[in-house]
Amino acid sequence: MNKIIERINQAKHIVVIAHLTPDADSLASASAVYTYLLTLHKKVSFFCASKSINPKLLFLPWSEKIRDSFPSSADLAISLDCGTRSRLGVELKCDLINIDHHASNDKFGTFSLIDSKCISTTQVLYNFFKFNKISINKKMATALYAGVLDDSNGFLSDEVDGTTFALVQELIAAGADFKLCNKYIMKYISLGAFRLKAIMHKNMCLLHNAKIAVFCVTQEDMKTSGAIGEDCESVLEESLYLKSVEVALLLRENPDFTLKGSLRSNTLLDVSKIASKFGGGGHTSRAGFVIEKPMTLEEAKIELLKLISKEI
Ligand SMILES: [Mn+2]
Repeated sequence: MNKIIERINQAKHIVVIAHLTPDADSLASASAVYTYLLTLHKKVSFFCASKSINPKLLFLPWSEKIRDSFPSSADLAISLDCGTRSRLGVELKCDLINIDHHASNDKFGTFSLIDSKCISTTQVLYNFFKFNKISINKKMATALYAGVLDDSNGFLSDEVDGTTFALVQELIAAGADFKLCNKYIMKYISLGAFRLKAIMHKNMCLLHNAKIAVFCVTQEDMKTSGAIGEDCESVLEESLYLKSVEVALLLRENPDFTLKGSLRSNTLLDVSKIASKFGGGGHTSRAGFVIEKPMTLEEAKIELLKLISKEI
């Protein structure tokens, strides 16, 4: 950890990196580090390779600073919540500090700070700040809370225990605007997402004695609803609360006709292992992957179902 602090102190221009199609944890972690670096009077940039950011996350501090071009004068980058190098969306020429909580993280980068026991990357950061006696201001506390809230699925995930709430108590004491986070992350919904829900509910298939919920979303569905890719995930997660469902699979056509896959499980089935067969990764209960080779939704669905039904 001291090496990380040392390297940060030496740097002149630092870029914080949120991963491609960033979620709350990645953006919030980058936001908290951005604030911390400003307190050190460093030149800081906020990079995310994705062109568009989910509008419900734009309440996070410094989101107006996010750019999709990587500054050439940077001498240090810090990636947050990026499980693999490809999630960065950029080839780096400078040193990299890799901060994450994915068990599948392969420690790419010059220095790595990975703790898979943490519920979110923001919790890894909280521990890092505490250990190094770095004070957590209101902006940092709000961002750190946002990551815990979203990655714990609103405190519903299995990993949540008393220590999660103790952490939340500390963050609220430090001034976290938890009401703002709760409203935007848990409740905000765009018209597009609202319309997409209806399409996904209607087209859901229940297979394998209704243990597997499958959603196939076409480009046409995305266009008709006006939704963005991330909007599919909340419906996917909701389906796990159907009594019989143990695994939920989402396959969505990307505009370039590659397929984006997402898996969720509420049993011991480790979906990150299935995702890794397609070059993806994630956590035991939530994982993702991209299928680059030409394949229809139906073909991908059959292949995935074979793999999942072997495991349950
Ligand atoms: Mn995360």
